[in-house]
Amino acid sequence: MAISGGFIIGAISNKKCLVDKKIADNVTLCNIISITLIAGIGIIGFTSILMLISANTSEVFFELSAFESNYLTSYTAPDRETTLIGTGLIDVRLNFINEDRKAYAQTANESVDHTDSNLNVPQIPMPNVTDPNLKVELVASDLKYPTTMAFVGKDDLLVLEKNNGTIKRIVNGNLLDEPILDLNVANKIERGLLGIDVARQTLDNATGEKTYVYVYYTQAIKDGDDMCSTFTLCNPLGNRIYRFEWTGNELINPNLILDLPVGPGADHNGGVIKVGPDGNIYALVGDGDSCWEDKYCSTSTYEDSVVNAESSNVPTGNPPDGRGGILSISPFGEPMLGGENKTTGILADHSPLNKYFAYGVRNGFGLAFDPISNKLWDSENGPGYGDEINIVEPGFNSGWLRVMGWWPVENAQPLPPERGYFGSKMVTIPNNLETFADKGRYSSPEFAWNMSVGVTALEFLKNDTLGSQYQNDLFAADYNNDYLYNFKLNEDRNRLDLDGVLADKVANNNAELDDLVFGQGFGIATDIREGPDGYLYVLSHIHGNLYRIVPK
Ligand SMILES: [Ca+2]
Ligand SMILES: [Ca+2]
Ligand SMILES: [Ca+2]
Repeated sequence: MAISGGFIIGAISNKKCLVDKKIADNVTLCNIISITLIAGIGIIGFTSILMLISANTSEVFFELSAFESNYLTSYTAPDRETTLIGTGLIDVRLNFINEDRKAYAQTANESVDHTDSNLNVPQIPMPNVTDPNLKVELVASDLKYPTTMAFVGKDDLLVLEKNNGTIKRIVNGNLLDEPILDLNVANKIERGLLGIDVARQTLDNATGEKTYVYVYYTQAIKDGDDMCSTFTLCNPLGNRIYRFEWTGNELINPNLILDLPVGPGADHNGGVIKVGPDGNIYALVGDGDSCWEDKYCSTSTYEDSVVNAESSNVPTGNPPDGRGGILSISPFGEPMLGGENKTTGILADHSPLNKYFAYGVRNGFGLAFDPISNKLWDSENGPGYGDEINIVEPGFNSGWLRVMGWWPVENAQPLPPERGYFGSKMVTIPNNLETFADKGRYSSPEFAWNMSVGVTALEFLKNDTLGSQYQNDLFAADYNNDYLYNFKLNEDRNRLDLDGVLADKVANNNAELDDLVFGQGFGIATDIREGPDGYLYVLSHIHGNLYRIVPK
């Protein structure tokens, strides 16, 4: 199976087999549909995709010539949908890729020179925004599968490249050739250099305030050292957060402040980190889904799975190992003391449970603090249905793997024809949740996509630079539609301001998203950040571009 171009664009697993064994009643045949899409992006674009489909215990391999092939129609039977991860970062759903995405996918290119008309490759169209008073500018290009970014100064930002482990710097729109830092990363599927945030903090009174940079990555001895030979023997050293000092030119004095297990599967690593208004570091960590490869699905038992854990709402499961939630730690890696008498962690006094700010999280790529309320919001990715946006209160239980979105996780057939449509089976108070001695509290999402869109980044826009109508709004992005979304909040800042077909907090279909669409065609925005100039910066994972949304 040809995988050229060197970049694994993606794979997904569907762990429903495991879930079904545990949860569904009277399920004697565990139907597995597990699809892995691995696409390599070569110099002239996408070059190959591997799809592994095993259904009803049979396995079928499809090898496709990437997006050049008409796989959308060839391989997506109208009565059965497939699930895949498109970027190695995000759960997406092939069948919901719309016509525009198809066109875009065919023109995606690793490093298009926009100025050279002699290049015999299609040009990447510029993204667009719906507001006629705004426009999109190209700030920088030639990034290699960037994931996230953070500003260290005005017109000065650091960008992470997922697979190389390189931290690049863009100053006044110029991408510097040499990386600021080149880390050794495991980079298969959703592993890699994943999250960054920056804060001015005083961590030592003797030395005063400094600029600190927090980085989340899958550390390895060398780039691409991803091998996991058994469930307990994995070459990647861990999903780790380091705190660096920024000197103005260099990242120095790395301090390991969080060390999480990795593997055996390579997806659901989360990776987004944000420094909160309280100065603590918040990290969304996926559940470590071990069923992404067929060999793990078929040879392991549910009991061996990393998702068989209390943190994934299996009260009889394994103790939490740091995955499947949002962790909060001090700049020194200590737990936040938000529990009883502020002397324990929020959920417990022992590690790593004392570092959980939230749990019951399958995976996600969005964390953002409301600049008005200081509350944390997240986005989470469902297994084909039930992508979410949530308010994350301390001790928040998002419900996975009992509920995703508003829908139960119980189907014996993981990808039924009506996938995404659970009709009246909406769950407001799920059963069998882990509560950690009543310290954890479930709450329903503030918004859910019935059919997964592969939601990615979240960001609040603090300034009115784009117009007062956008000030303090929440912005999000997705994979499937390549949309940017604009959500308004209510006055009390405790829910989204949704009406009409969205008053039910559910996008039942893509048409219901129309009023939320703020832009499109950014090439899979994996990060959105408000710059020091008050404009919205959008990082394109596939285009390798950094865009900025500004007034006309
Ligand atoms: Ca490297
Ligand atoms: Ca949830
Ligand atoms: Ca609706």
